[in-house]
Amino acid sequence: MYIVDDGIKLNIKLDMPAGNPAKCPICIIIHGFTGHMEERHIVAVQEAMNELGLATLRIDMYGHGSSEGEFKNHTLYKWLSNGMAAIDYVKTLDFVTDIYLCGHSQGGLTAMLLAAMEKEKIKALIPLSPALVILDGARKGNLLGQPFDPENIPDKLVSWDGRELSGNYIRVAQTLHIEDAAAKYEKPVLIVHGDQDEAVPVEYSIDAAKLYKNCRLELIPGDTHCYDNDLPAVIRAVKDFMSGMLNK
Ligand code: FER
Repeated sequence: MYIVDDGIKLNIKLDMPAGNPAKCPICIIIHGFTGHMEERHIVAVQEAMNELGLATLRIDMYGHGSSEGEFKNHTLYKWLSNGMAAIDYVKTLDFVTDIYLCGHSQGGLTAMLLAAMEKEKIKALIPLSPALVILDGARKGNLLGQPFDPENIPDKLVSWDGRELSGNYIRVAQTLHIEDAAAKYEKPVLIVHGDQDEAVPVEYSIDAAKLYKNCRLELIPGDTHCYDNDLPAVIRAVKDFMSGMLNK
């Protein structure tokens, strides 16, 4: 299945909870930089949500997974546009009651920005190891472990896997501010972050949690960026938070 955002086909997957209820909430789940919807930690969140009685919509973002668009041309603006398209799509589904938004890393950052833009539609926000280091690194001149002059943005960066990334990625990231987004979104937020994250230092989430009016922060001791050591603890935190939301 796919949706189209500005002429670009985006691969989506809708998973229903057991029993195919006539009405239920849905959670949109967004993967990270170089990621896709079938990653182990993305599927684990999907399954947890389905077990709780929510439908899920996983989406491969621009330039990622089985979606169209070139990796090198992806930016957070394109991902925000994709996110808005996903929200517009779930609004057309008759069974949907409430909409929740979850994302990992760059997808978590996208979810934070998107929740502010669509605050009236998003019941709660669940950023997992959100990659706030991207905004900071774009301004300070260090992304993907590569230093650059933030006032003279290079034409390209080289990603971890050797693929090129346009300098426009940096230009876009320099315009985005998590402080504005966090101030705007007053509904419940759960941030989960491993305290041994090698890609996004946990301090970013500790600081971000303080910016939200209604935020719970779950730090996972000894865990990495993609939860190699304790994915079950991440899922427990997500399920506990979501159970609280559903019982309200
Ligand atoms: C970076 C650190 C982390 C970066 C991207 C990320 C583009 C994103 C990680 C992810 O989404 O998993 O310097 O630069």
